[in-house]
Amino acid sequence: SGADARVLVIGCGISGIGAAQKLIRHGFRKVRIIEATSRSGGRIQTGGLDGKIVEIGANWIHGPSQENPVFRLACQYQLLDGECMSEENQSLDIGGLPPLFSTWLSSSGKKLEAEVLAPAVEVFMTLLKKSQEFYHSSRAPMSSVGEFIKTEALRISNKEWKDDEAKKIRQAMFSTLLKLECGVSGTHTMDDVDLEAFGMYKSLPGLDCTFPGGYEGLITHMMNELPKDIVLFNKPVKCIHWNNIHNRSSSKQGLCPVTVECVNGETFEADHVILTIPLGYMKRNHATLLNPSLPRHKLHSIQRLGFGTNNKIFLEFEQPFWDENSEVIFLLWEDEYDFPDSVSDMKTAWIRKLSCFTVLKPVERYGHILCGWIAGHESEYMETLPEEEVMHTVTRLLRRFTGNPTVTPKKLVRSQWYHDPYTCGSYTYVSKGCSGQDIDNLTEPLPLTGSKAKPLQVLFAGEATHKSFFSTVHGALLTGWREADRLISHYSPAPKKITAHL
Ligand code: 6YU
Repeated sequence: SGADARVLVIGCGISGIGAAQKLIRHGFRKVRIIEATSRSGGRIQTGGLDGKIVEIGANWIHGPSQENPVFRLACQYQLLDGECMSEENQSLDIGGLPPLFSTWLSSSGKKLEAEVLAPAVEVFMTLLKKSQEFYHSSRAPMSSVGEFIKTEALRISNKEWKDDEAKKIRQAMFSTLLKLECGVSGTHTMDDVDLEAFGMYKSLPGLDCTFPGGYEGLITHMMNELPKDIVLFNKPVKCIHWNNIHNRSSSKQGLCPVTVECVNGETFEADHVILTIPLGYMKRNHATLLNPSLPRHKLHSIQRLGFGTNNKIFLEFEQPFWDENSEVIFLLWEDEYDFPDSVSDMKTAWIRKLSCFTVLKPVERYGHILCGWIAGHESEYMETLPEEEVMHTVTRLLRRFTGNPTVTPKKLVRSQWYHDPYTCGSYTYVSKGCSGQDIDNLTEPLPLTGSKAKPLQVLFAGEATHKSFFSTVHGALLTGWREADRLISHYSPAPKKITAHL
């Protein structure tokens, strides 16, 4: 029965915790979580900057409304401000697009005028929305979101705008907005994001909100509901031996279809394993992670799906140099009107990939903190630099763009997700040539249907296995619940409907 089934959940991020929680609620008594690091939460990680809370990983509840399970849990645990829980906030639907109006600073130290900005932002947002529509309607005219947006943006700007300085500025704005989208999608370039699959991602209604006490508070509350000592920390898993290969010679043959082997040599036996480790880790370690190795189509999908890097650089200031009501400060390089694909020289120009800074609000809670966003290979390179060098480069950047040589950040904290050995990047995107089928392949349990071996030995959960909410916390949580449900119904199948034959 389910009560006696030994279930090992690998990874103590929100998907793993969610799976364990649901199984235990349904009477499974032999559930354990194995986690490589010394902490739970995975890509939900709250850090500090001078005593203030900053999110190293996930930032917002995307689409905080009733359909979002993370929102529901956060409300239940009373972790949100009243304003986010208001009916009005829940019903606002901006389709996941970034805020329209913000401050724009240029590389010659000028603040751009609203009349110059507004038309370019509008064209870009329209094209972004159009990119999402190909999933539902017609065949996409090009293969990637990047190609589509660049081609259309140039066509529209050449047709509708006079050949003047403002046009060049607007075209350079498209470059900045594309860099921002690289961060949103978690990719190096939008040229690698599949146009036809782009609309597969679904945004929920509700104006994105944050956790005043930190995202990790959600994890703490969920962990408190699990039995003590359910998690085995500091135990990186090296190999999952399934189909009993590892145990063929053991006396308990047939009793334990799966043996999980940790890097330290310890082994754990199980009837079922729920694997929640990030796609980035799977890409690097697939060859050794499963024995027998993964079926070909699963392996191909792991290799083909995208998993890129998005990092944050938090900066604290004594005094703000920005307007009090600014929410986002965009940076525009005046020479980037021709959509340069990537920076020419990584060492000197990596900082060009930093698209914008968001202002942490409210001031009473955070003081004066900016969060800089940087994605792609430049972001991965940034991770390798000493903190002083990042500080020096960002300070120079800000002085140039504000035209104020005295701007000096006090402190800096950054994320380094690409070099995190158990994540290897930030989150999943559907790369060029991929489709929902790749996510289905990734999700399919082992052994594959049709096999005579014991069913449901290895199940797959985690952010990357959700077809419409990949790259999010709510997507991850739903996949943990989904795999728990798979086991629950395996052990207590719903009674078959009796149909009367007349
Ligand atoms: C969200 C947000 N957000 C910013 C940044 C990042 C992410 N996300 P986990 O990794 O948590 O757990 C796996 C565990 O496994 C972990 O503990 C490992 O240590 C362990 N493990 C690994 N190997 C192991 C081994 N060998 N043995 C044992 N254990 C092992 N999501 O909702 N709002 O604001 C952001 C953001 C910088 C890095 C985010 C956000 C993503 C979430 O953080 C992430 O999906 C979940 O936490 C993953 O949980 P999990 O359990 O699956 O894995 C149109 C269109 C485009 C599509 N995209 C648009 C959406 C925008 C997404 N935006 C994200 C933005 C930010 C800013």
